[in-house]
Amino acid sequence: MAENKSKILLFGGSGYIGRHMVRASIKLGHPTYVYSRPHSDHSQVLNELQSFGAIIVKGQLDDHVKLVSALREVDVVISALAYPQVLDQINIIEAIKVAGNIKRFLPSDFGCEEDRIISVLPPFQAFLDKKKRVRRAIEEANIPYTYVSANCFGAYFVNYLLRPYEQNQEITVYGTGEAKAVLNYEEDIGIYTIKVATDPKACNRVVIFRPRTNMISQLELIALWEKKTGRSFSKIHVPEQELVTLSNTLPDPLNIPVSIIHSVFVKGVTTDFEIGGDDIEASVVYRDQLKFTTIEELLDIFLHDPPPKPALAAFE
Ligand code: NAP
Ligand code: EMF
Repeated sequence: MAENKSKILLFGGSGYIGRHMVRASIKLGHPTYVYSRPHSDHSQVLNELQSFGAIIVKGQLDDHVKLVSALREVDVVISALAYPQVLDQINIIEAIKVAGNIKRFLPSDFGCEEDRIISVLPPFQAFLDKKKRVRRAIEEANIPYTYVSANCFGAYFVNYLLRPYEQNQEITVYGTGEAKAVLNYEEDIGIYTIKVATDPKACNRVVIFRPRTNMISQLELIALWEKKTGRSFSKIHVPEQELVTLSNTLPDPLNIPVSIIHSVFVKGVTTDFEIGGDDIEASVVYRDQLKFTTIEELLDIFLHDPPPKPALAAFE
């Protein structure tokens, strides 16, 4: 069976979202390779992924020879590198050009759709512009691609917004709390990413993960959490202007998360544009094969079988 399955190489496969992609790739029967730094601080995760069947390839992101030889073993490349490493992906693109055999490349996007959203605060725009530079370099090199817009990582943002591990009676609400955002469970992001990476329909397309069941406002999310926990929370509103001021005054990179919060939860940038043209919405295209965990189901997971508390340290 595995002979006709694409071989997949992941960068950032030991990371927060990358590990879900590695597990999904193995689960779907793909020979799965993880390119990881020689002195990675994720050795425990890497050992676990290896025990599931992943092949760990040790190398630096600037080792061109190592990159080319790793790429020559595989068909599909997925990068889930973190934000500080976004421009290091240019090294991967250079190596893909030389290797000449790669059938698909997915760069590290996995958030807001950077080519579709408009008017975000400058620190977030600069963040998105870096990711856009990588997309343009891929197109320039004629590398077949899929760009995945996964929107908000569900468990990550449930933690951030509801702070379920704290005994707090207060929840912070950004702006009025009425704008809708898309929250997708990390395990699903892993499975759908592998699905689109190997689907001819998704070649040279933007794929957006925006299931109808996963669009929710902060006020609706809090109400649902109150219903499920039987608790009641007081809401502390942070006005929009305070977020704008913070985004102008906090040092880089601390000005980024506050700008993302503003765009996603005050302006509603993950839900406020139509998905049209050549773009694909994953829950529609794969509705006969796969299903996204709904936000109700995600909150049930937090109640009954909570995922380990993640380190919310993306910009520290
Ligand atoms: P992460 O866990 O912080 O890091 C991913 C991997 O990068 C690490 O496991 C590490 O792998 C590798 N890496 C390579 N060079 C590194 C270096 N010099 N320092 C540290 N790590 C290095 O990444 P992530 O948070 O999952 O982010 C992946 C993507 O998702 C990014 O594009 C990010 O913007 C996006 N994101 C989206 C959301 C959302 O809600 N939509 C939330 C968070 C992140 P090795 O140790 O194996 O080398
Ligand atoms: O830390 C984050 O937000 C703090 C609240 C950033 C890492 C999250 C993120 C989200 C995105 O879209 C929802 C990064 C990139 C994104 O496009």
